[in-house]
Amino acid sequence: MKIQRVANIDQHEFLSKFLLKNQPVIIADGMQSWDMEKFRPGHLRKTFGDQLVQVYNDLFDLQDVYTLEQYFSEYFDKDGDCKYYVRWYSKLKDKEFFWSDEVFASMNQYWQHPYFLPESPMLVPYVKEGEPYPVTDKGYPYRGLFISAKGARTRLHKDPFNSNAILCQFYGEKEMILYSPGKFPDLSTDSPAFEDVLMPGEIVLFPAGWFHDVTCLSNSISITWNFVHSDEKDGFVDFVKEHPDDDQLEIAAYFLGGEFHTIKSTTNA
Ligand SMILES: O=C(O)CCC(=O)C(=O)O
Ligand SMILES: [Fe+2]
Repeated sequence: MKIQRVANIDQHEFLSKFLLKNQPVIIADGMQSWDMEKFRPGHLRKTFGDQLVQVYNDLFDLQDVYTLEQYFSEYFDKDGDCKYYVRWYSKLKDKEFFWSDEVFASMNQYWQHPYFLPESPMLVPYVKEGEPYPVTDKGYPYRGLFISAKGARTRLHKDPFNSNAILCQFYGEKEMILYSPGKFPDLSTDSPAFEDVLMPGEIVLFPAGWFHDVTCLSNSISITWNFVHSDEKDGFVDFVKEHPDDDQLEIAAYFLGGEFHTIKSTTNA
């Protein structure tokens, strides 16, 4: 089945019909008025080519660090299916690394916080009601510029700590296969709930718990990030209760600040 496509959807409707119902959706006009040109290979290469980027395999295992220009010339300019994937994350833990925060800062005038997505109140990152918190300027878990050549893939997984993911497609096409939450799907017997192709200008929501597998049908450029809305606190607290030693909780804690200890103490009670 194809994922439902909507346009011109307000924040309340997005929240009540999709996010809080845990329903995948594609917002077909999600990137209207963004300057897509600035996120095409030509501009990125010219502007950031000499910077060191994080190169991953088809999951989240870091393989190497080399320049963006090296990635483009090795994989965008040549035929064949690529096995490597640039996931250029902004800072998500207190550690010196090749983060993309400066890239996001210098690109922030070319895109916007999606019009359908509330900025607050949020649980992860922790943002109080009424506070402006645009993803163009602020840290969100796993906010990343994703650059991937044809054939590159993110194998089947669900995202950490019951968080939702947003994926904005600037350039190229991505095939997506989704399985509903529950136990890890058996690929030989279970059929996916949705199969679709994300096109430039479209934004997809992978709600918490959904398994997804993504393959680049062409060279591709996207931006992604994760979040937990404050109305989804129960799901997050359950996760902390059930997986107190999960290593991803370090990342959640980084974006929760002091609120993480408050939640931890309720789960220990
Ligand atoms: O390759 C993609 O765009 C999917 C990325 C993804 O699912 C993730 O980063 O969690
Ligand atoms: Fe994911």
